Amino acid sequence: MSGLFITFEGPEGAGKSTNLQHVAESLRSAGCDPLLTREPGGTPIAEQIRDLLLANHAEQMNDDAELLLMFAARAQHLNQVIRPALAAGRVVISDRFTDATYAYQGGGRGIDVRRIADLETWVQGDLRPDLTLLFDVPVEVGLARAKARSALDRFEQEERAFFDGVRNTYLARAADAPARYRVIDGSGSLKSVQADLQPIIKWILERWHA
Ligand code: T5A
Repeated sequence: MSGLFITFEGPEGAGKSTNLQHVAESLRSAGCDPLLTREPGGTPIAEQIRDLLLANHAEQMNDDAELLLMFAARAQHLNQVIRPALAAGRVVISDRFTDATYAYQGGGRGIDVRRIADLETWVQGDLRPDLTLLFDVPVEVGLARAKARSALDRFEQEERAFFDGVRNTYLARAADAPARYRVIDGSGSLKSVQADLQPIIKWILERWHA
């Protein structure tokens, strides 16, 4: 693999999607054309799985079914989109990836982390992101933003303890592997968050040129 694989992570309303567009525009203006994608989703089949995962259903979704659907979508996405783009030397930026599974299905739902790790190895082999930007915001700030933006999806309607588990898991994973993560305070103004992103954009461009 000769490309660069970058993931954007964070709890609800942390500003991932907004800042992903900012990073992509900065890269484009420097002549780099990143492939932008997202999870769950990123291919027609994986987007159908996303619809199933995010929709509110009369029937409660089983936690294992949710976990397996996340990895089913990921298998499709990896093989159709991410691996070919990396093999072609592209910078690939994904709005969420497997860290979200550890945070939401592990930290939020309480699924044993070893099950998630087994599925990660099965589906990804040794492929891991080169860099993960973790946008961190207090739970109440992120949820207020999500509520102000649109109707709440199935995840956004969870209890407070679920979101605390998500945020704490993200922060713990970043603390355990500081070389891969950059933790960004997403609670300030967009201007201040984007100022914090400048050295990261420079880092990406240096590796892209190398
Ligand atoms: N999921 C996903 C799992 O459970 N397991 C998995 O393995 C995966 C991959 C879908 C859901 O799936 C779950 C997690 C999610 O619940 P998603 O589509 O990424 O994932 O959905 P959300 O996380 O819900 O995306 P959000 O749009 O809510 O969060 P973002 O992308 O962090 O926030 P963003 O950029 O859209 O911003 C939200 C609002 O806040 C404003 C924006 O303008 C926008 O209106 N905003 C700010 N306002 C003030 N100051 C700032 N600094 C701001 N930054 C953004």
